[in-house]
Amino acid sequence: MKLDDIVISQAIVESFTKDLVDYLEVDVAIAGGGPAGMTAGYYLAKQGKKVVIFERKLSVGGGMWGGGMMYNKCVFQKASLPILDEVGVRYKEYREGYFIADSLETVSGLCFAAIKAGAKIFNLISVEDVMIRDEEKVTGLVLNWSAVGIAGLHVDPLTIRSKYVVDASGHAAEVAQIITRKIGKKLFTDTGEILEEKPMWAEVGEETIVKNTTEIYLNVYVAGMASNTVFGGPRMGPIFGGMLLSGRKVAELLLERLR
Ligand code: 48H
Repeated sequence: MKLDDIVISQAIVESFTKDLVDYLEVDVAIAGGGPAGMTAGYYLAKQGKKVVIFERKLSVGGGMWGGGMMYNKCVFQKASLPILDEVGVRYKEYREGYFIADSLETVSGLCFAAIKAGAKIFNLISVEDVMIRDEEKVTGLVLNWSAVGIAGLHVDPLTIRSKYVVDASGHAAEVAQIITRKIGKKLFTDTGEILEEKPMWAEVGEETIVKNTTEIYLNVYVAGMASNTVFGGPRMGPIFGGMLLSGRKVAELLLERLR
């Protein structure tokens, strides 16, 4: 059989467009495809929810690829091991209570598991705004190609509707930032504002990241590092169990809401 270049192009354009149209209305839209966002996507999709992840960069995985200071290993604590087991990522016990996994295996394992469970991931797309409707509820996300932002082009975005939004954008907590910038000091924190991440303290940071995984505004939840940014918890360095536990927790909270 001869290969027709145009059919190759048609296959890509038509199937991508179909996917995008299919995901214009979802149960949960997740901003950020790092470890927390992918774990959340996995658990939501596994329960049959329609979930989409938008990742700004070419690759998902966020801060996980580089392990600690580019030594591409990730540390996990015991509580997070069932998640690694579930997605088939291998690890070894380094010392009692400290487990070590290959960063590349962890990112690719989480990504493959989320997609196979039914989560849809769009890379190269940035969340640049939220949609607000009745009673100031967030009802969706505003999207644009990351390349548009990088090039500084004046191109208007597209929107998707979602019952719930998860801010899994990492340290920057970008959805929370958009909300405070555009709607005012209305986050569910003590001041209504982002309380900002505190200095490194692995033990406390890993604990608070799960505690701080919660609803931060009407229909908007926060997961992963963004949780400690919003609620003023410490950073924790290259230990990643809390990110997975936070991703799983936000999925559980949303499954409850979607019931
Ligand atoms: C689309 C976006 C947008 C946007 C950002 O940074 P991440 O890895 O975040 P988490 O919370 O899953 O994991 C945090 C972890 O990697 C980390 O940084 C740790 C443990 N730090 C500790 C320390 O002490 O430093 O992933 C977030 C993803 C990234 O891939 C971004 O590109 C993406 O979200 N993203 N995608 N639209 N507006 N903003």
